[in-house]
Amino acid sequence: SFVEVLSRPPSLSPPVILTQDELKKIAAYKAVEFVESGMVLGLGTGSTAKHAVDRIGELLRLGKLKNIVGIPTSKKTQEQAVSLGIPVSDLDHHSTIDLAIDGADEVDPQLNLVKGRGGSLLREKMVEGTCKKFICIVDESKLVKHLGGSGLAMPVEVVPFCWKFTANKLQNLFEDSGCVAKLRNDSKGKPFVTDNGNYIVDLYLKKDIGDLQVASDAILRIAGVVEHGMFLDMATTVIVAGELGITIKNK
Ligand code: ABF
Repeated sequence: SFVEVLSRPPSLSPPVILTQDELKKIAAYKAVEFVESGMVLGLGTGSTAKHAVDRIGELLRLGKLKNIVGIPTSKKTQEQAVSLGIPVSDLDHHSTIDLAIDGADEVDPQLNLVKGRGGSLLREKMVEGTCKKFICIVDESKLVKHLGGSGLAMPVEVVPFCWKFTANKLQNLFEDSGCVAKLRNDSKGKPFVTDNGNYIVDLYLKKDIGDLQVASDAILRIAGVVEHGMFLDMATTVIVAGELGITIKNK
């Protein structure tokens, strides 16, 4: 497996160039090593988490894992889990989750995350906010010095009702950081609709937004905001796969 290739001493390793998707798979497979039979598992969303869910399905099929219950963080992951024969449930029936495994869009040195560019941030935050251990899996391209500093979007889920009003409030809130708030569209140019029937407003920032907790509180005080994609102090472990191997960062 990829993990074995990377675990070999450098002198023995052939010079392999791994694709970003292979790095995602390496991080995902490593995280699944922490899964034990009998666990209630938060199942993440996105192309990295998809590898983890595939692997969990495979280990169940091989009988190497037993009695797993999966709590999917999106309809898409729910479909994937069901198709792999992973028993699924929800937070109403399992309010304590042993371990969640999910990707991220950005990871800062304190293991704070930006998530939600895939659009599933609300369910992800509900599931990952209730687990004993949350392993975040990324390839090294996701590492940043400051959240929101990569020039990519900071997603905020908003109710569709008067979304422009909410988007303006968000933009004004971070005026000093040169914030531009944009409604996310789907591939057909229509507003992207989340699994919860809401819209996503993406915040593009020219400068970092300062104290993250202050920014988080301010966003959540705006009526019309459902949740934002900053996951502060939630990941207990981040597994980073890079060209030079796997790094495991613990809180
Ligand atoms: C989910 O998938 C999201 O929170 C995040 O936006 C995205 C990461 O995507 P990928 O794993 O495809 O890079 O974890």
